[in-house]
Amino acid sequence: MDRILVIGSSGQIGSELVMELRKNYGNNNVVASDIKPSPQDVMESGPFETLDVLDVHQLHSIVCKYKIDQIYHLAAILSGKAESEPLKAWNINMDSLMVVLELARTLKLKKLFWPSSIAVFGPTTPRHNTPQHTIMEPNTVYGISKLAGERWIEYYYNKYGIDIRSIRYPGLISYKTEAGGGTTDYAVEIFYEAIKQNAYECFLKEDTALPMMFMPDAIKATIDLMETDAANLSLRSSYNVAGISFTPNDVASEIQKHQPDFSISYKPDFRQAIANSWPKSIDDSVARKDWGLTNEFDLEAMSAKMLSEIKAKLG
Ligand code: NAD
Ligand code: AKB
Repeated sequence: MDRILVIGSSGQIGSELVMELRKNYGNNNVVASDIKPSPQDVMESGPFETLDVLDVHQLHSIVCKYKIDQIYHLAAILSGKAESEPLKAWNINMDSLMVVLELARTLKLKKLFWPSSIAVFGPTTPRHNTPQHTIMEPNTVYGISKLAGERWIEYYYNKYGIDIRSIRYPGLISYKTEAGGGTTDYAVEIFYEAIKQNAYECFLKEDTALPMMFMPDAIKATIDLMETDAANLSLRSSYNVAGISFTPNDVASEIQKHQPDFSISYKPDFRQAIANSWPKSIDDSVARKDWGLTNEFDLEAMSAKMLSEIKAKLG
């Protein structure tokens, strides 16, 4: 059984991915790590290490201590936060990737996962059904770092044969851990505020369509990609994954089916410009063909689950 290190296990994706990997690979074979503590179930069900991914020596010693075969490198600064500290975001997003790539090369690790994002696209990209291969001129520091990262992972595969796999995640929606400072975070916050106050003030305009995905579908896609035979992979940059496209108005209407008095108001901020530069919908036919991507949740099923789970969580 391969031994796996997840870097960024306290975040929105990591906190759920670790638990799913532990089901498949065994609790002790999946080491969680982050600069801050992870949720209780992650901390208590298997090994956890406090790690700053930029600390090469510490990372090296954790990989050797646990005889790690695979790394899922999730630590990053997301689009909204990155715009307030561009150089810090560039350092964390890029330097950490280079540290992990070099470690994989020198220690001959078996496999890496590193997530990209729909943020690799920009204002000149076709916005409807955005193809796998198209114009990519991102104008956010987060998007620039993700596009550069995609080029680097493909380079390490071509030059050194490192088996790195990647998904361009759309906005991810989940109820376990709060979203980490992105432009798509409204689609998580809206469900919390619906339960807490029956009202929400949205930082994007009502008709802003963006691609999104419910976390169980994203976790399944990630593990499916990592477990597919390498021969199935026709590209070594990052795969488009579409999920479901909707606007703030669509989610509000869906919530109103459960809570007819729910009200939404709109006060767009700087994140509107970021959202305007991203695709409205994505063509993920290459991922479907290469490794059998599927998704289960539509807006209706996802909204019902978000509302019931958050209601239970908040008591
Ligand atoms: P998040 O912000 O919720 O979690 C990131 C985690 O990384 C945090 O727990 C943070 O403490 C940790 N971290 C930050 N700096 C670190 C450091 N120096 N050393 C160790 N850990 C550090 O992010 P997320 O939503 O879980 O996203 C994970 C990855 O997926 C990121 O690369 C992100 O760009 C990508 N992604 C996420 C989404 C989404 O909607 N959540 C969409 C597209 C891509
Ligand atoms: C963000 O909004 O920054 C992320 C992403 C789509 O990469 N959710």
